[in-house]
Amino acid sequence: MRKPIIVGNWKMNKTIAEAVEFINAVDPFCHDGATYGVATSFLALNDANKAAKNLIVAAENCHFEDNGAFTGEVSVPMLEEIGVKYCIIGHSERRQMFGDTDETVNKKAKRLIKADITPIVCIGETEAQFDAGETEKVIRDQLTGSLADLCPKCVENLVIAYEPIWAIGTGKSATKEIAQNCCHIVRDQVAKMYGDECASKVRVQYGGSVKPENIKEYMAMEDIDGALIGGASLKVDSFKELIEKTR
Ligand code: G2H
Repeated sequence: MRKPIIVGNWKMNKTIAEAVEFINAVDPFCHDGATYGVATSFLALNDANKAAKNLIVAAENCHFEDNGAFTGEVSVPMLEEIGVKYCIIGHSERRQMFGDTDETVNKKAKRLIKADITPIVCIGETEAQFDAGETEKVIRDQLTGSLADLCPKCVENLVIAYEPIWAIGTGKSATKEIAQNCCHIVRDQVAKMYGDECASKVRVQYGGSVKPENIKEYMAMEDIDGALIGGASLKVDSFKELIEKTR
C-alpha cells in the first residue's frame, strides 16, 4: 500500500511570518490518511520546520555540490542541518527559467539520497510536446536522465511528480484519464529501469491546477498517489479543504 502524499508548492510566496501562521492554522487538521506537506522558500524553511508537527516541510530546490563558489545557491548539508526531510527538484519553472536539466536533477537526487532527504522529482511535457503527441517519449526520457544510476531501494522511497507544463497555473488541468495514463507511464518506466517491485512502491503525484474541487477524482486513479499543488495550496481554507477531501 502506498501512502498518499499531498504537497503544497508555495513557490516564491509567503514570508517567514506568513509561513508559520499558515502552518499553525493547518497543522492540527492533518490526519494519518496521507502525508501532507508544504514546500517553502529557503528563508522560511527553518521556522516552518520548527512549527510543523504533522506537516512535512520541503525545500523547493538545492545544489548538488556541498559548498563553493555558487552565489545564491543552497546545499544539501545546509538543508540537513535544519532537519529538512524532503526537497523538490527539477520543477518545470526551474527547468525553464533557471537551467535545470535531467543531468543536474540526477546529481541533486544523488546528493539528497545520500543525506536521507526524499527528492520529489518533477517531470512533464510542454504544450507543444503534448500537441505533437510526444508526451510518452518526454516522460520516459526525463526519467531515464533524472533517475540514472540510483539503487532500486533509493528509487522506491522517492516521490515523482508528473506535471504537464500546459496545466501549471493555467487552470487548465489534465483530465483524470490523461493524468492516470501519464502516471502509469511513469511507473512503467521506473519498472523498466529498476524492476517491478520498485515501481510498485514509488509514489507518483499529479500536479497542475489541482484544487479542492478536483483532487478526489485524481486520487481515485490507480497510479496517482498524491498531488503537488501550487495556487490552491496558498490559502488556509483551501488547504484545509484539500485535507478534508483526501480523508
Ligand atoms: C505546478 C503546480 C505546483 P499549480 O507548478 O507544483 O502549480 O497547482 O498552481 O498549477
